[in-house]
Amino acid sequence: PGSAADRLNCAVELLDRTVDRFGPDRPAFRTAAPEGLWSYGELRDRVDRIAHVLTADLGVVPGNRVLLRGPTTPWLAACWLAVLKAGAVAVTVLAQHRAGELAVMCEIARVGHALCDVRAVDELVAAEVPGLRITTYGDAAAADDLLRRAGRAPGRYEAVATAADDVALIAFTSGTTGRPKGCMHFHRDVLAVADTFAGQVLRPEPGDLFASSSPLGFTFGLGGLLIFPLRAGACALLLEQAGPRQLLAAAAEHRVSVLFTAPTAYRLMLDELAARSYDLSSLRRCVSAGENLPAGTWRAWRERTGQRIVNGIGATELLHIFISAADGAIRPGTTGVPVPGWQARVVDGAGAPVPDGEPGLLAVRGPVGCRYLADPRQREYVRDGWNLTGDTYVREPDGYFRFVARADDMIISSGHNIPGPQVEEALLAHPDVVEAAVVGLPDEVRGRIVAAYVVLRGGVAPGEETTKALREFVRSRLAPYKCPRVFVFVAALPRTPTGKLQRFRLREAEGD
Ligand code: 3SK
Repeated sequence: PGSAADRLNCAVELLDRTVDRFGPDRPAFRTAAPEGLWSYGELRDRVDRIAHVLTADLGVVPGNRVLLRGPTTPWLAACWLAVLKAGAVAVTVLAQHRAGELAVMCEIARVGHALCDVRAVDELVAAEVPGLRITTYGDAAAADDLLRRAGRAPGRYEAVATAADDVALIAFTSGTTGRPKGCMHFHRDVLAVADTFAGQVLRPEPGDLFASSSPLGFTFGLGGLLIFPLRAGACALLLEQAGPRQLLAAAAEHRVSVLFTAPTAYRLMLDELAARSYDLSSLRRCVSAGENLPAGTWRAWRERTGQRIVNGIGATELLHIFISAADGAIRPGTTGVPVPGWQARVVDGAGAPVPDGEPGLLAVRGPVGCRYLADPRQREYVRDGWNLTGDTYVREPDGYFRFVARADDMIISSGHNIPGPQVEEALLAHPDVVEAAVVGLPDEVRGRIVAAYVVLRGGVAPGEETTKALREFVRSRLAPYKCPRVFVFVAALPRTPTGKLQRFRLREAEGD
């Protein structure tokens, strides 16, 4: 209970309010298939029917945690909205998560129900979660398929009047290392990210078409494919396969205007654009997050497409992007400035601000805060009301924030502090390098030595010659002590399912 003013159901705000504002006929979702167009009216109808099945058939009550698993489709998006309308909590995972990982996440979040695309159910069954009730969707032949049941349900659903501070979703950190952490986000948090980063920096328009390589199960994609377009009355193109080529082809074919992806994908798309031409004239906003965006990638994309990438840093803990810049405010090579509504500063280990120009830990606070579910690591992430993201940053005298490294990616070698990502950026500027990861390996003399793992462009031979050329290239750009002593040429780099580099796996492979 509480006053009407405290009541807020973000699914109602995102969907029903948008139908009220723009009418039911505007497109909400598209898929790559020609028949895959959902209007806002159709989306609301399907969401309401699923919400009926959840409450009337499956016995879901407000506060229950419902796992959502499947490729990025309009049905997955509809399930997310239905769970929230029913006052339950959406627990988002990725289609790539394996049984062992799913079991841990279900245990942490105390998941009782799951809505799962039938194509992704085997792994969930294999997780053997005690008491979990799994309902599948997408199997037209199955009598108990969620969508069949929804087809028989009544058309309109009265959403549960949740409180603004009720938990709406639990998102797991992609866990570059350690046990995953479930981050709880309130109904008001969902609207806060829509009204801060999207509303004030991105400024989407109702005519926009969003696309992303990031899936709905990751909060970067959840924002770019569901929260932001729906809040603006815009449309999202939901792609099950969203590699760089598919993204380019879809952007050209469907006339995507807002693109959400990561720096590596921008580089791979640039490669593809060098080989083939795509009509990208519909693009007006390209967002990058998830990792540092080197100035070289920003410039190359600008040169090739005319677009200025909107860089940003976000975190699952804080739901979405909190430092960014758009248009003329962009300074390539920096992340940007705090998004309106957010504050950021750079602090030392004791939490005291460090002078501008000096590296330290990034601390932020704003409308969304980290709330780990039953995890003592909460005390490390939030100190004195500031969220410590685990990134080393410099605040420039003009107030722009420049990424240095993840705190654990700083290499200390012979007394020098060497930010691994800075060496990666130098390597990535070489035309033969597609991907690079730089880590410190143990060394008796120097403490650590700098080692570079490099994916070469097709046709470039690894070996002495290439190593020598890369070494000279890095030395021409960085102080010689930063130059890798070890080069390892690999076919691919280890990444999390959300695409983040797992440098710790390279260190582990070397026995560190
Ligand atoms: O983890 C990230 O890097 C991220 C970036 C933007 C928005 C959301 C997230 C989780």
